[in-house]
Amino acid sequence: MNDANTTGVEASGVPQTMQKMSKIDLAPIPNEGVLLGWLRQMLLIREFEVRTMQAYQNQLIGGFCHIYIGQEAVAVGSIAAVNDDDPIVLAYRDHGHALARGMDPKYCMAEMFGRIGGCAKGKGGSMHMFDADHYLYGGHGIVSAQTPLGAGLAFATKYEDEILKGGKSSHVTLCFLGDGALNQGCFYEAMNLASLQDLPVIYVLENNRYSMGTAIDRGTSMAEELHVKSEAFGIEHAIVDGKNVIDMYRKFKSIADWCREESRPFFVEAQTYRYKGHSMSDPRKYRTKEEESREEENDCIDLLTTFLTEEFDFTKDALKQMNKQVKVQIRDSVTWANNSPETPMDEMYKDVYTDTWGPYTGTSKPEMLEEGGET
Ligand SMILES: Cc1ncc(C[n+]2csc(CCOP(=O)(O)OP(=O)(O)O)c2C)c(N)n1
Ligand SMILES: [Mg+2]
Repeated sequence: MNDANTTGVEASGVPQTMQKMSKIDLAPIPNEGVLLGWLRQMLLIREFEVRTMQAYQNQLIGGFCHIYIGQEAVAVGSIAAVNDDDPIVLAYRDHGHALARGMDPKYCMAEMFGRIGGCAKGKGGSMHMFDADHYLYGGHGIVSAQTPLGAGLAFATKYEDEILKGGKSSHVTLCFLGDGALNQGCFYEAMNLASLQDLPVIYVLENNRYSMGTAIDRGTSMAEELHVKSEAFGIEHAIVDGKNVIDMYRKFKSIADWCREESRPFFVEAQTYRYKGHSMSDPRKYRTKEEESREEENDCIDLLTTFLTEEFDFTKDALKQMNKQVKVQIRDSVTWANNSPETPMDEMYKDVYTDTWGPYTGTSKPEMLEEGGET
């Protein structure tokens, strides 16, 4: 784990007014109850993903489906460090973040099953977990498409807080992205705007070392110090251990508080690993079993369990009990999703942009279909 914190920005061209974060003070370790809550969340996400893989293999889920196992501590630790009404926007590997933000697993599961009970009425599927009540703005399938949206969300909260309410900007947006998204131009445009306009957005890079089957050092420059890339825009940056939920939270809380206070962007590189393939159809032939085993030895759930055992006498029985509850909850969510009706045909043209060139028609059918025309 690199404790280098942030390098600050000394480059010429950086506005004099730009705030710097001299040092990341680690937030205190929360009490046992909070830590147990995090453990439960990570177990919940993992079990959810295990059952998702089963359902996919049983053809109850179709389309693209990306599993988050191994990365749970990133979503849980970072989302715990911000307020419930701070916006979140995501890439397509999004089930874990949705659950960490508080979406009921049954709505998440039903979405993947393509059922009307899903969070997007079954029309989005695995890659599009949306939950406006929880300030969760999706789930986006185009690599890096969410990064300008992250800047936009931060602009929106800042505008609302400062201009419409006449107060101080008081929100911070979390925008998660994969290491593959670093090679998309729109991320650099987004960082430029975020810095220029003092937007309180944290770009959370989940460096799981692969984009599809391409290892990070084969496809991305500066693979060993990705976080430094934001310096070109005068944006502060840090590395965090994405497998250690406590470390994740302690640094993240400090960073989020600073961004909120100063109304500035930040770039965090969370170092992690995805245990499964890129998607359900990936046999992972591009890496060795030894590498996978080595990474799995340093597992985020084991790390927190060990900490709880050593510090708070957390017992094996207590862990077993927690696991049992989680399994029941996820089993029930699968049953619930299965019992939810398939999304009916007359829903297909509601809430979507149906005419490429025309206005958004809200919940009505496209005009040409209402007129009985065939296309
Ligand atoms: C603009 C664009 N190009 C290519 C793709 C195909 N694609 C889907 S996922 C992916 C890899 C992204 O990897 P990364 O950002 O590291 O995320 P991870 O899968 O590791 O979570 C690619 C190239 C896409 N969805 N969008
Ligand atoms: Mg990746």
